[in-house]
Amino acid sequence: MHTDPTDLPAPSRLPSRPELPDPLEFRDGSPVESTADWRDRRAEIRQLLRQYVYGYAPGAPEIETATERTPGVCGGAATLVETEIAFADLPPDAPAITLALFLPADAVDAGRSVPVLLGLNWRGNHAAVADPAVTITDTAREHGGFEEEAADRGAAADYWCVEHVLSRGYGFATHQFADIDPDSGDPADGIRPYYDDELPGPPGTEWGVLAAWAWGLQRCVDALRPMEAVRAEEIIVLGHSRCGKAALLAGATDERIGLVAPHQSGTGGTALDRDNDQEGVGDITGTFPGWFADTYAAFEGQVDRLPVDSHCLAALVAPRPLIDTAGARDHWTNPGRALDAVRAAEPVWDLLGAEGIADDLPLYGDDEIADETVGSICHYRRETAHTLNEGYLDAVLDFADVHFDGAG
Ligand code: GTR
Repeated sequence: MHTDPTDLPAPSRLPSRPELPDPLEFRDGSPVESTADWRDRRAEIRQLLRQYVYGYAPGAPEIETATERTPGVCGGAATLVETEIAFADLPPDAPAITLALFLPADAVDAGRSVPVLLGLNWRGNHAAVADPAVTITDTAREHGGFEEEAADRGAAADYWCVEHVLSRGYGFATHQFADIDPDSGDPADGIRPYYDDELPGPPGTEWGVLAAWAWGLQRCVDALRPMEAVRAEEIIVLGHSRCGKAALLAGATDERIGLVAPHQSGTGGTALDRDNDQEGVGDITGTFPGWFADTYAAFEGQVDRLPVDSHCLAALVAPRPLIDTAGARDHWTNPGRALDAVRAAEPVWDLLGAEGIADDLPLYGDDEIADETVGSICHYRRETAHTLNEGYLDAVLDFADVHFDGAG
Protein backbone atom coordinates (compact mmCIF):
# COMPACT_ATOMS: atom_id res chain seq x y z
CA MET A 1 0.00 0.00 0.00
CA HIS A 2 2.97 2.26 -0.43
CA THR A 3 2.53 4.53 -3.41
CA ASP A 4 5.53 6.21 -4.92
CA PRO A 5 5.23 9.66 -3.30
CA THR A 6 5.79 11.32 -6.66
CA ASP A 7 2.65 9.57 -7.95
CA LEU A 8 0.38 11.18 -5.37
CA PRO A 9 -1.53 14.17 -6.77
CA ALA A 10 -0.88 17.76 -5.81
CA PRO A 11 -3.47 19.07 -3.28
CA SER A 12 -5.43 20.99 -5.92
CA ARG A 13 -5.89 17.77 -7.95
CA LEU A 14 -7.31 15.73 -5.09
CA PRO A 15 -11.08 15.18 -5.21
CA SER A 16 -13.28 17.37 -3.05
CA ARG A 17 -14.99 15.41 -0.26
CA PRO A 18 -16.60 17.61 2.37
CA GLU A 19 -17.54 14.57 4.47
CA LEU A 20 -14.84 12.88 6.57
CA PRO A 21 -12.80 10.27 4.72
CA ASP A 22 -13.79 6.81 5.94
CA PRO A 23 -10.83 5.26 7.77
CA LEU A 24 -12.22 1.88 6.74
CA GLU A 25 -12.25 2.59 3.03
CA PHE A 26 -9.17 2.59 0.82
CA ARG A 27 -8.49 5.56 -1.40
CA ASP A 28 -9.67 3.55 -4.38
CA GLY A 29 -13.04 3.07 -2.68
CA SER A 30 -12.63 -0.58 -1.71
CA PRO A 31 -13.67 -1.52 1.84
CA VAL A 32 -11.42 -2.47 4.74
CA GLU A 33 -12.91 -5.68 6.07
CA SER A 34 -10.25 -7.52 8.00
CA THR A 35 -7.26 -6.98 10.23
CA ALA A 36 -5.04 -7.72 7.25
CA ASP A 37 -6.86 -5.07 5.20
CA TRP A 38 -6.37 -2.65 8.06
CA ARG A 39 -2.58 -3.17 7.97
CA ASP A 40 -2.65 -2.01 4.37
CA ARG A 41 -5.05 0.85 5.00
CA ARG A 42 -2.95 1.88 7.99
CA ALA A 43 0.10 2.13 5.75
CA GLU A 44 -1.92 4.12 3.23
CA ILE A 45 -3.18 6.58 5.87
CA ARG A 46 0.32 6.95 7.26
CA GLN A 47 1.66 7.85 3.89
CA LEU A 48 -1.14 10.32 3.17
CA LEU A 49 -0.51 12.03 6.50
CA ARG A 50 3.18 12.25 5.64
CA GLN A 51 2.60 13.50 2.14
CA TYR A 52 -0.06 16.11 2.84
CA VAL A 53 0.21 17.09 6.50
CA TYR A 54 3.34 16.38 8.54
CA GLY A 55 6.01 15.43 6.02
CA TYR A 56 8.21 12.37 5.68
CA ALA A 57 10.64 11.67 8.51
CA PRO A 58 13.82 9.61 8.27
CA GLY A 59 14.01 6.05 9.56
CA ALA A 60 15.30 5.17 13.01
CA PRO A 61 19.03 5.78 13.26
CA GLU A 62 21.28 3.92 15.63
CA ILE A 63 21.42 5.78 18.93
CA GLU A 64 24.31 6.11 21.35
CA THR A 65 23.42 6.61 24.97
CA ALA A 66 25.31 7.72 28.07
CA THR A 67 23.49 7.50 31.36
CA GLU A 68 23.95 8.99 34.80
CA ARG A 69 21.93 7.88 37.81
CA THR A 70 21.25 10.00 40.90
CA PRO A 71 19.26 8.53 43.81
CA GLY A 72 17.60 10.62 46.51
CA VAL A 73 16.13 13.31 44.25
CA CYS A 74 12.91 15.22 45.05
CA GLY A 75 13.32 14.86 48.79
CA GLY A 76 14.02 11.14 48.40
CA ALA A 77 10.92 10.41 46.29
CA ALA A 78 12.83 9.82 43.07
CA THR A 79 15.84 8.33 41.40
CA LEU A 80 16.88 10.52 38.49
CA VAL A 81 18.29 8.85 35.38
CA GLU A 82 19.69 11.34 32.86
CA THR A 83 20.44 9.93 29.43
CA GLU A 84 22.24 11.67 26.61
CA ILE A 85 20.87 10.28 23.35
CA ALA A 86 23.10 10.94 20.35
CA PHE A 87 22.70 9.74 16.77
CA ALA A 88 25.47 7.47 15.57
CA ASP A 89 25.17 8.57 11.95
CA LEU A 90 25.57 12.29 12.72
CA PRO A 91 28.67 14.36 13.54
CA PRO A 92 29.46 14.91 17.22
CA ASP A 93 28.25 18.52 17.19
CA ALA A 94 24.81 17.53 15.84
CA PRO A 95 21.75 17.89 18.09
CA ALA A 96 21.31 15.31 20.84
CA ILE A 97 18.57 14.66 23.39
CA THR A 98 19.02 15.01 27.14
CA LEU A 99 16.31 12.80 28.57
CA ALA A 100 15.50 13.08 32.27
CA LEU A 101 13.74 10.05 33.73
CA PHE A 102 12.35 10.24 37.25
CA LEU A 103 11.63 6.87 38.82
CA PRO A 104 9.60 6.34 42.01
CA ALA A 105 12.15 5.57 44.74
CA ASP A 106 10.02 2.83 46.31
CA ALA A 107 9.83 0.96 43.01
CA VAL A 108 13.59 1.31 42.53
CA ASP A 109 14.20 0.02 46.07
CA ALA A 110 11.93 -2.95 45.45
CA GLY A 111 13.50 -3.66 42.04
CA ARG A 112 10.12 -3.11 40.39
CA SER A 113 9.77 -1.79 36.85
CA VAL A 114 7.21 0.94 36.21
CA PRO A 115 5.10 2.35 33.39
CA VAL A 116 6.47 5.68 32.20
CA LEU A 117 4.84 8.92 31.12
CA LEU A 118 6.95 10.53 28.39
CA GLY A 119 6.46 14.13 27.34
CA LEU A 120 8.23 17.01 25.63
CA ASN A 121 8.89 20.08 27.74
CA TRP A 122 9.36 23.71 26.73
CA ARG A 123 11.76 25.23 29.25
CA GLY A 124 14.22 22.51 30.12
CA ASN A 125 14.18 19.40 32.28
CA HIS A 126 15.27 21.38 35.33
CA ALA A 127 12.00 23.32 35.25
CA ALA A 128 9.99 20.15 35.93
CA VAL A 129 11.17 19.79 39.54
CA ALA A 130 13.01 22.10 41.93
CA ASP A 131 15.79 19.62 42.75
CA PRO A 132 19.31 20.90 41.92
CA ALA A 133 20.35 17.44 40.71
CA VAL A 134 18.69 18.00 37.32
CA THR A 135 21.14 19.21 34.69
CA ILE A 136 20.50 22.65 33.24
CA THR A 137 21.44 21.92 29.65
CA ASP A 138 23.02 24.32 27.16
CA THR A 139 19.82 23.99 25.14
CA ALA A 140 17.80 25.20 28.11
CA ARG A 141 20.08 28.17 28.64
CA GLU A 142 19.84 29.06 24.98
CA HIS A 143 16.22 28.27 24.14
CA GLY A 144 14.22 27.83 27.34
CA GLY A 145 13.71 31.47 28.25
CA PHE A 146 16.26 30.82 30.99
CA GLU A 147 16.75 33.71 33.39
CA GLU A 148 18.28 32.59 36.63
CA GLU A 149 18.74 29.23 38.20
CA ALA A 150 16.83 29.89 41.41
CA ALA A 151 13.71 31.01 39.59
CA ASP A 152 13.94 28.47 36.81
CA ARG A 153 14.33 25.24 38.71
CA GLY A 154 10.87 23.82 39.30
CA ALA A 155 9.20 26.66 37.38
CA ALA A 156 6.94 24.10 35.66
CA ALA A 157 6.40 21.96 38.78
CA ASP A 158 2.65 22.65 38.96
CA TYR A 159 2.34 21.77 35.30
CA TRP A 160 4.08 18.40 35.31
CA CYS A 161 3.32 17.43 38.93
CA VAL A 162 6.21 14.97 38.83
CA GLU A 163 6.06 13.93 42.47
CA HIS A 164 2.36 13.24 42.14
CA VAL A 165 2.95 11.13 39.04
CA LEU A 166 5.62 9.17 40.92
CA SER A 167 3.31 8.72 43.93
CA ARG A 168 0.89 6.99 41.58
CA GLY A 169 3.53 4.42 40.64
CA TYR A 170 4.53 5.85 37.28
CA GLY A 171 7.87 7.11 36.09
CA PHE A 172 8.14 10.45 34.30
CA ALA A 173 10.48 11.07 31.38
CA THR A 174 10.94 14.36 29.59
CA HIS A 175 13.19 16.28 27.26
CA GLN A 176 13.13 19.80 25.97
CA PHE A 177 11.79 20.02 22.43
CA ALA A 178 14.55 22.44 21.48
CA ASP A 179 17.00 19.50 21.74
CA ILE A 180 15.54 18.39 18.41
CA ASP A 181 14.15 21.63 17.01
CA PRO A 182 14.06 24.98 18.81
CA ASP A 183 10.90 26.09 16.96
CA SER A 184 12.71 29.21 15.83
CA GLY A 185 11.00 29.28 12.45
CA ASP A 186 14.35 28.68 10.75
CA PRO A 187 14.49 25.24 9.09
CA ALA A 188 18.27 25.34 9.29
CA ASP A 189 18.06 25.05 13.09
CA GLY A 190 17.75 21.73 14.84
CA ILE A 191 18.06 18.21 13.52
CA ARG A 192 16.17 18.40 10.24
CA PRO A 193 18.99 19.59 7.95
CA TYR A 194 21.11 16.58 8.93
CA TYR A 195 18.63 14.20 7.31
CA ASP A 196 17.61 16.24 4.27
CA ASP A 197 19.08 13.72 1.85
CA GLU A 198 17.30 10.73 3.34
CA LEU A 199 13.69 11.77 2.95
CA PRO A 200 11.65 9.79 0.43
CA GLY A 201 9.12 12.38 -0.77
CA PRO A 202 9.15 15.04 -3.48
CA PRO A 203 9.95 18.69 -2.62
CA GLY A 204 7.38 20.15 -0.26
CA THR A 205 6.84 16.90 1.66
CA GLU A 206 9.88 17.14 3.94
CA TRP A 207 9.24 16.74 7.66
CA GLY A 208 8.12 19.76 9.59
CA VAL A 209 8.90 20.57 13.20
CA LEU A 210 6.05 18.45 14.57
CA ALA A 211 7.31 15.39 12.71
CA ALA A 212 10.82 16.07 13.97
CA TRP A 213 9.62 16.29 17.56
CA ALA A 214 7.62 13.08 17.11
CA TRP A 215 10.69 11.36 15.69
CA GLY A 216 12.70 12.56 18.71
CA LEU A 217 10.09 11.11 21.08
CA GLN A 218 10.47 7.81 19.27
CA ARG A 219 14.22 7.96 19.85
CA CYS A 220 13.44 8.39 23.55
CA VAL A 221 11.35 5.24 23.30
CA ASP A 222 14.40 3.51 21.76
CA ALA A 223 16.40 4.53 24.82
CA LEU A 224 13.74 3.80 27.44
CA ARG A 225 12.62 0.37 26.33
CA PRO A 226 15.83 -1.50 27.16
CA MET A 227 15.99 0.01 30.65
CA GLU A 228 15.24 -2.55 33.33
CA ALA A 229 13.33 -0.05 35.43
CA VAL A 230 10.92 0.70 32.58
CA ARG A 231 8.02 -1.48 31.47
CA ALA A 232 8.72 -1.44 27.76
CA GLU A 233 5.11 -2.07 26.75
CA GLU A 234 3.77 0.60 29.09
CA ILE A 235 5.22 3.83 27.78
CA ILE A 236 2.64 6.61 27.60
CA VAL A 237 3.30 9.51 25.32
CA LEU A 238 1.71 12.72 26.51
CA GLY A 239 2.06 16.32 25.41
CA HIS A 240 0.28 19.62 25.64
CA SER A 241 -0.62 21.90 22.77
CA ARG A 242 2.10 21.84 20.08
CA CYS A 243 3.71 19.04 22.09
CA GLY A 244 0.33 17.29 22.11
CA LYS A 245 0.29 17.35 18.33
CA ALA A 246 3.78 15.80 18.34
CA ALA A 247 2.74 13.25 20.98
CA LEU A 248 -0.23 12.11 18.92
CA LEU A 249 1.88 11.82 15.79
CA ALA A 250 4.58 9.90 17.67
CA GLY A 251 2.09 7.52 19.26
CA ALA A 252 0.08 7.03 16.09
CA THR A 253 3.12 6.10 14.02
CA ASP A 254 4.95 3.93 16.56
CA GLU A 255 3.20 0.81 17.78
CA ARG A 256 5.71 0.33 20.56
CA ILE A 257 4.06 3.18 22.43
CA GLY A 258 1.55 1.64 24.84
CA LEU A 259 -0.87 4.52 25.35
CA VAL A 260 -1.34 7.86 23.66
CA ALA A 261 -2.46 11.01 25.49
CA PRO A 262 -2.63 14.21 23.45
CA HIS A 263 -3.68 17.11 25.65
CA GLN A 264 -5.37 20.19 24.22
CA SER A 265 -3.66 19.34 20.96
CA GLY A 266 -6.07 21.24 18.68
CA THR A 267 -5.46 21.70 14.98
CA GLY A 268 -2.67 19.46 13.75
CA GLY A 269 -3.53 17.27 16.76
CA THR A 270 -6.89 15.66 17.48
CA ALA A 271 -9.15 18.47 16.22
CA LEU A 272 -10.53 17.87 12.74
CA ASP A 273 -9.63 20.27 9.95
CA ARG A 274 -13.04 19.90 8.32
CA ASP A 275 -15.70 22.19 9.81
CA ASN A 276 -13.25 23.64 12.28
CA ASP A 277 -14.34 27.19 13.09
CA GLN A 278 -11.38 27.80 15.40
CA GLU A 279 -7.77 27.46 14.23
CA GLY A 280 -7.90 26.81 10.48
CA VAL A 281 -5.21 25.44 8.20
CA GLY A 282 -4.40 28.98 7.06
CA ASP A 283 -4.14 30.24 10.65
CA ILE A 284 -1.77 27.54 11.81
CA THR A 285 0.43 27.42 8.72
CA GLY A 286 0.51 31.22 8.65
CA THR A 287 1.66 31.55 12.26
CA PHE A 288 3.84 28.45 12.34
CA PRO A 289 4.97 27.83 8.77
CA GLY A 290 7.59 25.29 9.79
CA TRP A 291 5.41 22.91 11.76
CA PHE A 292 4.09 20.91 8.83
CA ALA A 293 5.12 19.76 5.38
CA ASP A 294 4.78 22.63 2.93
CA THR A 295 2.01 20.71 1.12
CA TYR A 296 -0.37 21.22 4.07
CA ALA A 297 -0.64 25.00 3.60
CA ALA A 298 -2.19 24.41 0.18
CA PHE A 299 -5.33 23.07 1.88
CA GLU A 300 -6.27 26.48 3.20
CA GLY A 301 -9.75 27.16 1.85
CA GLN A 302 -9.99 23.61 0.49
CA VAL A 303 -9.78 21.27 3.48
CA ASP A 304 -12.39 19.17 1.70
CA ARG A 305 -9.57 17.95 -0.54
CA LEU A 306 -7.57 16.47 2.34
CA PRO A 307 -7.63 12.69 1.80
CA VAL A 308 -7.22 12.26 5.57
CA ASP A 309 -8.23 14.21 8.66
CA SER A 310 -7.30 14.02 12.31
CA HIS A 311 -9.59 11.03 12.94
CA CYS A 312 -7.35 9.04 10.59
CA LEU A 313 -4.32 9.96 12.68
CA ALA A 314 -6.19 8.97 15.85
CA ALA A 315 -7.24 5.69 14.20
CA LEU A 316 -3.59 4.70 13.72
CA VAL A 317 -3.42 4.33 17.51
CA ALA A 318 -5.94 1.44 17.40
CA PRO A 319 -6.21 -1.03 19.04
CA ARG A 320 -4.01 0.67 21.64
CA PRO A 321 -5.60 2.98 24.22
CA LEU A 322 -6.07 6.66 23.39
CA ILE A 323 -7.14 9.38 25.80
CA ASP A 324 -7.72 12.82 24.40
CA THR A 325 -7.98 15.52 27.04
CA ALA A 326 -9.41 18.98 26.51
CA GLY A 327 -10.19 22.20 28.34
CA ALA A 328 -13.85 23.17 28.20
CA ARG A 329 -12.80 26.83 28.02
CA ASP A 330 -9.94 26.18 25.60
CA HIS A 331 -11.96 27.15 22.55
CA TRP A 332 -9.06 27.63 20.11
CA THR A 333 -8.22 23.92 20.30
CA ASN A 334 -11.84 23.08 19.44
CA PRO A 335 -12.68 20.29 21.90
CA GLY A 336 -15.91 19.59 20.01
CA ARG A 337 -14.09 18.70 16.81
CA ALA A 338 -11.56 16.65 18.79
CA LEU A 339 -14.42 14.62 20.24
CA ASP A 340 -15.88 14.20 16.75
CA ALA A 341 -12.51 12.89 15.60
CA VAL A 342 -12.21 10.17 18.21
CA ARG A 343 -15.81 9.17 17.55
CA ALA A 344 -15.08 8.93 13.82
CA ALA A 345 -11.99 6.83 14.54
CA GLU A 346 -13.85 4.31 16.70
CA PRO A 347 -14.85 1.88 13.91
CA VAL A 348 -11.19 0.92 13.60
CA TRP A 349 -11.09 -0.28 17.20
CA ASP A 350 -14.31 -2.20 16.54
CA LEU A 351 -12.80 -3.86 13.48
CA LEU A 352 -9.75 -4.90 15.49
CA GLY A 353 -11.92 -6.40 18.22
CA ALA A 354 -11.19 -3.80 20.89
CA GLU A 355 -13.91 -1.93 22.71
CA GLY A 356 -13.67 1.70 21.57
CA ILE A 357 -16.01 4.04 23.42
CA ALA A 358 -17.72 2.41 26.41
CA ASP A 359 -19.90 5.08 27.92
CA ASP A 360 -21.09 8.39 26.64
CA LEU A 361 -18.28 10.84 25.98
CA PRO A 362 -17.05 13.32 27.03
CA LEU A 363 -16.17 12.36 30.53
CA TYR A 364 -15.95 15.47 32.59
CA GLY A 365 -14.33 16.75 35.80
CA ASP A 366 -14.77 14.18 38.55
CA ASP A 367 -16.43 11.54 36.36
CA GLU A 368 -14.86 8.23 37.15
CA ILE A 369 -12.39 6.75 34.70
CA ALA A 370 -12.54 3.03 35.41
CA ASP A 371 -13.16 -0.34 33.76
CA GLU A 372 -16.89 0.28 33.65
CA THR A 373 -16.72 3.75 32.12
CA VAL A 374 -14.03 3.61 29.44
CA GLY A 375 -13.05 1.37 26.60
CA SER A 376 -9.89 1.97 24.61
CA ILE A 377 -10.94 5.50 23.68
CA CYS A 378 -11.62 8.33 26.10
CA HIS A 379 -12.23 12.02 25.62
CA TYR A 380 -12.06 13.88 28.91
CA ARG A 381 -12.59 17.54 29.78
CA ARG A 382 -12.01 19.83 32.67
CA GLU A 383 -13.32 23.32 33.17
CA THR A 384 -10.07 25.09 32.25
CA ALA A 385 -8.50 27.17 29.54
CA HIS A 386 -5.19 26.19 27.91
CA THR A 387 -3.11 24.49 30.59
CA LEU A 388 -1.93 21.20 32.07
CA ASN A 389 -2.43 20.34 35.73
CA GLU A 390 -2.81 17.50 38.21
CA GLY A 391 -6.47 16.91 37.32
CA TYR A 392 -5.60 16.12 33.71
CA LEU A 393 -2.62 14.00 34.69
CA ASP A 394 -4.81 12.01 37.07
CA ALA A 395 -7.28 11.38 34.26
CA VAL A 396 -4.49 10.03 32.05
CA LEU A 397 -3.13 7.86 34.86
CA ASP A 398 -6.60 6.58 35.80
CA PHE A 399 -7.03 5.61 32.16
CA ALA A 400 -3.60 3.97 32.15
CA ASP A 401 -4.49 2.07 35.36
CA VAL A 402 -7.45 0.59 33.47
CA HIS A 403 -5.26 -0.57 30.59
CA PHE A 404 -2.00 -1.54 32.22
CA ASP A 405 -1.66 -4.52 34.52
CA GLY A 406 -1.05 -3.72 38.14
CA ALA A 407 0.27 -0.19 37.68
CA GLY A 408 0.43 2.04 40.68
C1 GTR B 1 -1.11 28.33 19.54
C2 GTR B 1 -1.39 27.54 18.31
C3 GTR B 1 -1.92 26.20 18.70
C4 GTR B 1 -1.07 25.55 19.77
C5 GTR B 1 -0.47 26.55 20.73
C6 GTR B 1 0.74 26.09 21.51
O1 GTR B 1 -0.84 29.63 19.30
O2 GTR B 1 -2.29 28.26 17.54
O3 GTR B 1 -2.04 25.36 17.58
O4 GTR B 1 -0.11 24.77 19.24
O5 GTR B 1 -0.05 27.70 20.13
O6 GTR B 1 1.42 25.13 21.20
O7 GTR B 1 1.00 26.77 22.46
